[in-house]
Formats: sequence, C-alpha cells, structure tokens
Amino acid sequence: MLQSRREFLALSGRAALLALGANFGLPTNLLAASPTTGFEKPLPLPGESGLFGLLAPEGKLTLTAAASPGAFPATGAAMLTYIAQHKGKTFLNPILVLRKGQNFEATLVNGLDQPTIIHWHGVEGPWRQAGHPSYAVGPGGIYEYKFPITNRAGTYWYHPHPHRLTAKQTYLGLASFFIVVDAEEEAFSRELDLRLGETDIPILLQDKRFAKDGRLDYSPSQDDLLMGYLGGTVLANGAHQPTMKVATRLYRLRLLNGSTARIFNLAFLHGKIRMPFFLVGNDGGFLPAPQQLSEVFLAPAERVDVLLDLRALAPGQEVFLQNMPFDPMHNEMSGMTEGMSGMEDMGHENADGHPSGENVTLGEGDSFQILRLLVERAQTYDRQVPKTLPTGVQPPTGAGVVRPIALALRDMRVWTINDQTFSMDDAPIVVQKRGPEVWQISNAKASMPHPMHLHGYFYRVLERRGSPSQVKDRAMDSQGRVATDLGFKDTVLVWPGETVSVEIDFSNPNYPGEQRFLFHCHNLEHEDQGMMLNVQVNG
Ligand SMILES: [Cu+2]
Repeated sequence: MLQSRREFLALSGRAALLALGANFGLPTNLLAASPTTGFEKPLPLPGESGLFGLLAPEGKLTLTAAASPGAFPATGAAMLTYIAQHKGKTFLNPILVLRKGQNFEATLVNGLDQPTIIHWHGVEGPWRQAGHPSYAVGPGGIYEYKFPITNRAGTYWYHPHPHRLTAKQTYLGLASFFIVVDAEEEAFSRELDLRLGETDIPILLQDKRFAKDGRLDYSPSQDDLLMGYLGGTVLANGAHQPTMKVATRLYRLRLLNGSTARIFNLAFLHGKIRMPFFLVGNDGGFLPAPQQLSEVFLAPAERVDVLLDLRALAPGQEVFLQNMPFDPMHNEMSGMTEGMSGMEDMGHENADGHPSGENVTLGEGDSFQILRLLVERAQTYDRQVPKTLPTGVQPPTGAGVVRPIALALRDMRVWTINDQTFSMDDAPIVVQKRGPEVWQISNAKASMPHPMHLHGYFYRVLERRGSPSQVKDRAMDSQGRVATDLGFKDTVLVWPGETVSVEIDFSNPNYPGEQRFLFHCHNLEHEDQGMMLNVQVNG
C-alpha cells in the first residue's frame, strides 16, 4: 500500500513536502496534561450562552467572524468563531434555532484579516442570501442577510464560503448548527420527551491537527490539497474524547460531519456489542420512517439525526461513539497500481520510509473512539420509537431532464466536474426550465469518494449503480439506495466507480429572477482547488 503511495508522491514530486513532518496530533505537552485514557472531560453541551449556545433569534442578529482567545475546548487556545450578542448574553458559534415561516435577519461582520461570507448550508434562500463567494466581503466589511425560513424542520448548519478560503476558515473554527423547528417536529419531541441541549444533542464531529501552542494548524501540503487534509485528533463539539453523562432512556443525537475531508463510519459500541440505533432524519429533515442501523457513513457536510435507546444499560455502564473500519477508497492511483488505499498510511512513516514519532495520524478507515456516553442514573422511560415520522415524504418520480455529471482527476493534479474547474464568472450548468432534473453523478474508478453538495435545492436519491461492496452491503432496495439516501439530501457521497442518480426540483417559487447557485465537492480542499461549478437557474 505504502509502496504505491510513494510511487505517486515520487511521480508528482511531492515526497519532500511530506517529509517536512507536520504535527498530526495533540501537542505532546497537552497530551501529558490529559492522560491517553481520555474520556474525562465533559462533552461541551449547548447551553444558554457561550460556545455552541442555543440562540433563537428575535429580531436582527449580528454575527462577527473573529478570533476568540481561549475558546477552543480541546486546548484552551484561540479559535475563530462567529460572535453574537443576544438579550445580554454572548454566544460563540451559536446553534441557531429558527421556526419555519420566521424571517431570518442577520448581519455578518468580517473581523478577520481576509475575505469571508457565510453559507447557510441546506437552508433555502435566494442565491444572494446563500453565501456565493462572489459576495465575500473584505476585512471590516459587512453583509446583510434577510430571508424567510421555508425549510422542513431539520438539522442544517453554517460555515464560511469565500473562494479558496472555505476550508481554512471552517477548519479554524467557523462552523455551527442551524436548526429549523416546526409544529410537527415539536410534537415529535414532546412525544419522546426530547429537549434540545439535554436529550436532543447536536454534535459537531471534526478532525484536527494542532500547532505546538495548542492552536489549530491548517497548513496543507500539495498532497493534502489533492487528497484532503486529515487530522490525527477527532473532536466532538471541539473536545477530544469527551464524556456525556446520560440516563437509561432514549436520546436524539444530531451528528454533523464538519471535517474538511474525513469520512466517518459511525457506530455505537457497548463493549464489543454494537448498539442498534434508529436513523430518523438526515440533511433535509425527517425520513418517511425510522431506519434501524448498526453503522452509518457520514461524509463531510452530511448530517444524521439518530435515536439511541440506552434503556438496556445500567448505571456505570458506557457506550462509545466509534469510527468502524472501512476502505476509504483512495483509488486515485488504481490506473497504475491496484488495491491500494492511501492517505491513511502517510502519517505512520515519512516519505523516506522511516517511522516518525511525531506524525501519528488516524487513518480514515481506522477504528477509533470519539465520544463516551456514561450511564449516570436509571430513569423510568416508557416512550417508544415511532413507526412513522411527522412529515410525509413523497417518493421521487425520476422525471425530468437528464444531466450526466462526471467527477474525475485531471493530470493527477486537479479534481474536475465534467472536466471543468471553478470560474467565478462562468456558469457551466444552466437550468433552462424551472422543473425537475435528473443528475447522474458518476465518479471515476481511479478516484476517491466525493461528497457532492448543491446549494439552494435538495436531492432525492433515485439509485446507486456500481457501488463498492461496502456500500452495496447496506443497500435497502433494488435501486441500491442506502438508509441515508431516503428523504431529502443536500450532500450526496459518490464513491469511486459509482453513479448516483438524483432528482432535483428546481421550481422553487421563492427565488425570484435568475439564480446562481453552486455545485461542489464538500471535501473542502477539493472545493478550494476548484472542484466547484456555478449552476445558473433561469428566471
Ligand atoms: Cu472531492
């Protein structure tokens, strides 16, 4: 495996860069302070203020993107956050909670030393409200947002989207949840006695590298830009191997992969036993019905909304949210060498083959623990996972203009969509008529998985063809769809060799005039390197 990796590096002349030896894990002085057993610090939970505080805005909100000293839970270093004041309280990266039908009004203040703009990921709004990079504002600049919330109830999020700076700014801290609620969703929560921040927990998963002083280190090599920037430490709500104290009842966990590149394969383990869990929602809100699973892939930008039943456990017992082994399928070299994986090995050795104590990294498909749920108390809880979910989801029809989309690597150097890369002023995809289209997104065999995101609209997944066995094994129907393909998606993971057909309804009447949205890979290194196209939707 490493052999072929090195062949690639030698071919591309990048071996020297790898040998520089970035620090992949927590700084050693910090590791010494927190024993490697881990799981001692509490999971940062969304409270009434502070980092990830719950903020249901009344009136206009100001979000200032700036460095916040001491804010980073893992090390106590500075991190970038969106800072907001609301009703006398200060919030950092507030978890915004909006009601469907409400007007959302916000001012972005750029307190950074470079351009920025906020993208409300999965939140419907006309393109000027959606954080297109052409609207990025410079240091000290402001941008005004105002639009009605028309989404289904669900777990959305927000992060920066300036061209070529999306990965860096998101990585350095600018990311949080945007939760939409409605009456049906509230009835569901009442029925299961769920409360946001207590038994309904948003959890942001991100992998990171650190500088020696504990600050986040975003310094991708040329190779990282091609493959994605992986970190050796996986954080939940900014904390490394935290513990959440729980009772013997049902919990709702809203898991968001906010990593720039890492794909997770998540499971809940009690000892060696995999706890079954119920997938109830994904990117675009509730599924038609709960799906019982034992593991789930979660690519960058995807969300899963799961119910976990802890009633079979006793106080003192624990469950770990864990990454389960899988093939990350970095097959970009398979034209020359078969059967290799890739990045997951590069941290263990320098490019010259000598083991390096510094470069301890986590392979994408490795097994590792992320979060501990520790049962603290017994509780009488008699609610049941419902058979159906609140909002009716009509099955997709598969009708509409068919548009083939090809994802590939050009000259071993740059990822392309239909052999093109991003140009701010061009719109290679033009939706002539505001109706349904079927996009057949094909990923080359010599490739890597690409989580493809569309702004402004949702996908309905129609089918998966040519799926690798680890995906095919999870198919729920003859179309090859997996559980997370049901319902509405804004980011769809396309594995090497796979063709994923999605239906997109472009007839949103709330977007007046010509629109210019984005279609891009949410491996943010890929996006910043140009794996992104403008999509013009005619008025
Ligand atoms: Cu990609």
